[in-house]
Amino acid sequence: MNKQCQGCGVPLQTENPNEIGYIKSLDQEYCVSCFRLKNYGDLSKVTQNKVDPFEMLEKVSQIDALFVWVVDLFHLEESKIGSLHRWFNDKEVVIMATKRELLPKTMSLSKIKNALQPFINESHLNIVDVLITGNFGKMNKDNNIRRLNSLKDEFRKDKIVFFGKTNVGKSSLINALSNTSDLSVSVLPGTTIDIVKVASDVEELYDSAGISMNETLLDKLSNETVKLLQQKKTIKPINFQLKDNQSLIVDGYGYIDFKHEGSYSITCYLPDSVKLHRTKTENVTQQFSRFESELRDEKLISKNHSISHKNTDIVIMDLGFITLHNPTVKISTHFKQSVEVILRKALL
Ligand SMILES: Nc1nc2c(ncn2[C@@H]2O[C@H](COP(=O)(O)OP(=O)(O)OP(=O)(O)O)[C@@H](O)[C@H]2O)c(=O)[nH]1
Ligand SMILES: [Mg+2]
Repeated sequence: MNKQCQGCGVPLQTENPNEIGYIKSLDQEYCVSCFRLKNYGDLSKVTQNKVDPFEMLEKVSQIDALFVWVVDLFHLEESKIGSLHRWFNDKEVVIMATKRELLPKTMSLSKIKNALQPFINESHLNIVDVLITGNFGKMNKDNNIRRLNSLKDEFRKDKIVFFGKTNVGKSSLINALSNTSDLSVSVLPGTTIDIVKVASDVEELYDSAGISMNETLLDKLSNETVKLLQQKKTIKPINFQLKDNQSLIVDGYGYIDFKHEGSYSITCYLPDSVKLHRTKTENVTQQFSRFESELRDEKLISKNHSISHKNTDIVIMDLGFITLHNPTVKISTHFKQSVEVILRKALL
């Protein structure tokens, strides 16, 4: 087997500087792009995995291990993977939810576990435990290590393999659990490109390439904008009291029209860098045209939604979510083509 980069798992090669995995000499441990990322924070060379998600799931599931499915608590809908039972039907799987610190401290553990229940129900997997972490894997670290070890022993496994969608924080988490900074981490989805064993004397921990089923909003934006969308500290909820027909512009991504007589309120959980603007619906198209956007060439897709919960989240995939606290309000969303919007029962 070829020697692998210890940061992203790419097979290393000395022949072609323009191809992935290039190193000058075979005694180096990191490919040029991981070296530049680690030493200079240079995102321009990050390989960004084009790994076939099905091949990766196949490869991961072949390992005789305790599996850890990593999901991002702030981007829960984006963390879902369909048909996992095709690969993990007869395996023991732990769900590990990352980025806890982004959600309000007041969110109780039982609320978090409720929010994760659909993952357990819809996946049809043998989920043996649900663990919570945050702060780049440092939150609850000792407890999580203890629990993973005891599950590994209970199911007689030597290895623990982490998998999940791109950017959920797998590599950051494994670095924390193994007290290393070997694995490459970046704001760009697709940083890890193969299965990588982490050099830890305590455990056999394996990282894997993030699963990406289709192009997402993040693939369409510049590295600079993707960086600004990666929130590093607790999201500050922003409340709006609205009255009658009003609209909320979500930066250059799109806007939501609220149709109602009387007052109602919404709470926005979005990264600090996303600009919000409230306006009368009759003025919204003209006001929206003033927002700059890297998606300016894309057309707006309009959708009417029906509300079925007392409190509903309007999830703007890869950005965040907005909670509507009144089920009688009618909403229509108008977002750029690359921005997917879905509704769910409110998380908080
Ligand atoms: N706020 C916050 N951000 C995190 C946390 N963990 C990871 N991140 C950020 O999320 C982004 C992705 O982190 P990675 O560890 O590279 O995620 P990954 O799942 O390994 O990504 P791929 O290798 O691309 O599949 C980076 O910008 C990290 O800084 C966390 O606990 N909290
Ligand atoms: Mg990774």
